[in-house]
Amino acid sequence: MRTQIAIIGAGPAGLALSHLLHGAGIDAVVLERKSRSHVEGRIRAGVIEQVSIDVLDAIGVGARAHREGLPHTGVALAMDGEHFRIDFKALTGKCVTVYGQTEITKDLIDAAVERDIDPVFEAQNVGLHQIDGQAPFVTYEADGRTVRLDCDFVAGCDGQHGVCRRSIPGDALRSYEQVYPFGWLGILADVPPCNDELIYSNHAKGFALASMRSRTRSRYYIQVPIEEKLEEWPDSRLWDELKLRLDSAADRISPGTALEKSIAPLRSSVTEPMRYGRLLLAGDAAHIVPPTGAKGLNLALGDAKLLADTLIAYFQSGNTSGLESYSARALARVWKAERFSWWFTRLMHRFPETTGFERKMQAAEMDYLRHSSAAQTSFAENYVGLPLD
Ligand code: RFL
Ligand code: PHB
Repeated sequence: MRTQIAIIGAGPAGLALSHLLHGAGIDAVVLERKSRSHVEGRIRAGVIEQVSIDVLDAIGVGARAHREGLPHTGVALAMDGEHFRIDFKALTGKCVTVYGQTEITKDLIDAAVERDIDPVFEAQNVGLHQIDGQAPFVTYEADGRTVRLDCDFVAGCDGQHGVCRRSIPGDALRSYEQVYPFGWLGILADVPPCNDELIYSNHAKGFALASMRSRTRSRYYIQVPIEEKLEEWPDSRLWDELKLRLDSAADRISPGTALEKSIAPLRSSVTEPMRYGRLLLAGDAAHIVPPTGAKGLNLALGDAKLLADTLIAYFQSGNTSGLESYSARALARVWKAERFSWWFTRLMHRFPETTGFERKMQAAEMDYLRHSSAAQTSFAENYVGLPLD
């Protein structure tokens, strides 16, 4: 088999890339390790930036996000019993949309099948070959046989545990990483949200977040020690803890049965460069942000757009300069989202080793944010998303 671009991974980055290439007449094959139902069932991100909506619109799959997504023009921040609102719309003229990654993934897969893009699900043992030469190829197993897929380029969109980044020789990469000593325990339940907008709370017992998927479905998170076991958190204990940590909204929190509950570790990491020969990385395959800034999905879609534009320009002109600068252009945006996510994570969580001085710094930072419109503008500008270029 032969294609122009072999895309590894059918997450938001890989799926968006396949659509953008398809729209420009470039042939791509998407290879995904998991089943379609598994990919469509994963509960992940909830907040999408306007530039991400623009990417979905450019692909022609934005209609449901416009119809069912909830525009949020601001967010509430709370610390030590005090809370205040940051008004994105007034400060930047922009807002974000609450629309689940689960729904975006379904929209992208449905449209892919309609357009005969047909991702190959359950493609096992994907292997990358000769990515540093002129004629790379990918092998994988499907239905008990090994398939060879020749291509011009490989797009590594296979997330943080994928095979693509690992296929690059270690001495060609540099990784930067910060591991946080806690995770987020999340719960999804069919109960009305406790507030019209998200509430991020730094409480003495740890961080909590009130989010939502719709007017009838809530998503909440609390900070837990990294070694915590899910079994230690029956629903009733989790709802009690949420009421405690989200004290300003406690009487509006309606407990309900968990549709999903999981613990996600928090990590910041970037691998540079995002290109090795004919392999180009996009999304979580190259960088991870802690979820506090709600940036992971948005970065994945931003990378997909930049990579699609780069490949389209290459196939139209034969000029390799765009390919050569892809990594630097992508990383310029990635590092700013890393900075915001890291800063917001440090501001909102209780770190086990926190000294009295660092607690005072958190309180002073929050007080500054509450009273300075310059600080709020900076926050809002980053939260709603920096421009793609
Ligand atoms: P994905 O979504 O992980 O997709 C990668 C795909 O590659 C497949 N794969 C392979 N396929 C073939 N062969 C292999 N060897 C393979 N190895 C892996 C995987 O099965 C998968 O289908 O990466 P992508 O496309 O880069 O997208 C990244 C986003 O999914 C991620 O950054 C976000 O979910 C992060 N995130 C959030 N981002 C936001 O923008 N806003 C949010 O509000 C937000 N909240 C979150 C989040 C992530 C969370 N978790 C669970 C880590 C909240 C949480 C709790
Ligand atoms: C979510 O709704 O899943 C969500 C919202 C905001 C975040 C992270 C996750 O910062």
